[in-house]
Amino acid sequence: MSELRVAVLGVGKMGAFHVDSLSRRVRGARVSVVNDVDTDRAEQVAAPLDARVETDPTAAIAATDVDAVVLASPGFAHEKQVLACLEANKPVLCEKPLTMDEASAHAIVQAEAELGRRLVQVGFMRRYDREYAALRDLIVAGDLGSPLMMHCVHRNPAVPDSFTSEMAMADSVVHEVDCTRFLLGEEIVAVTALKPGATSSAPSGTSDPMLVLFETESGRLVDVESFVRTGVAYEVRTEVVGENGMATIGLDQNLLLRREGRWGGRIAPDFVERFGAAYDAQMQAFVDAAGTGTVGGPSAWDGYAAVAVCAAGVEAVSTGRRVEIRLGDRPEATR
Ligand code: ISE
Repeated sequence: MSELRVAVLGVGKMGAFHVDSLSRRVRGARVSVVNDVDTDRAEQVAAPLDARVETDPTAAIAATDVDAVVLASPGFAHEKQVLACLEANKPVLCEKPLTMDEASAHAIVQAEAELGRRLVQVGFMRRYDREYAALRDLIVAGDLGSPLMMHCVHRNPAVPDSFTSEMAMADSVVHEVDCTRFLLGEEIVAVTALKPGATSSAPSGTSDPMLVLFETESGRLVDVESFVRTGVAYEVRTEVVGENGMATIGLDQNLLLRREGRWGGRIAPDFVERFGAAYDAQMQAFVDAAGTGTVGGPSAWDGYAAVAVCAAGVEAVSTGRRVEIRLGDRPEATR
């Protein structure tokens, strides 16, 4: 089959990584069109690839030299752009969030269900990480017995001052929302956010760290330490506590070096390094499926559920209350 021609919309840090992935590491695809609000940045990315720049995102999606679309544009642009992909019948890999609110995310679920074919994949790359996949296999095989609880750690070394506690929920903890649903195979029904004293590097009024608690449909509890200004490195850990055992991933046990009377290893500095292989595997899976006119992986429903839980989480952060989640109807076609 000929190469899949991909339009990449948004070439900031994540989009540029995806362009590189498509051009150098993923088989069967090439970037044909680049779009970004910053046209100079788009030109710089497109030039070495022999790709063209399209300044109008909708035109980029509809273009005849585009078979599939990758959205790394800002979250507020996703609703219109994903709907344009559905309209054009083109597979799309959309970075989280699927959209900015529950109603528009649910509308995408319904629009795709009416088409009768999956075209939307949401960029929850952890599902393609080897450790997460192994943990899920272990749970599905029943090796831990029934999972009872999960403990998660999500730490970033630093974020800009503009990164509020609400953003930590919607932009960072969103990954634990998806991991919880992916690993435990059920929906989250309530969320609570507890705020200990903040680190001195957090701007006044920002709660960092936070302890977030999810309750699932069957009554399992998942706690998440969200700490985005540790000043240390990028750390993402997950421990599942089951009836017959416990399993932990994310221990960064790579090279252990002993030198000058000390021993230790290295921790990835950021998410692109920690999850680089997962991003590439996600892209390869997208390209392979898009070549056959569909997609797999995290679905529009998964994207919608994450938007709904994060909206409740943002409310829990700002009110200090436990907030329940009631998901909208799930079309049969999405099950
Ligand atoms: C970023 O957008 C990500 O997706 C990272 O995985 C997360 O750790 C980080 O906090 C987010 O800002």
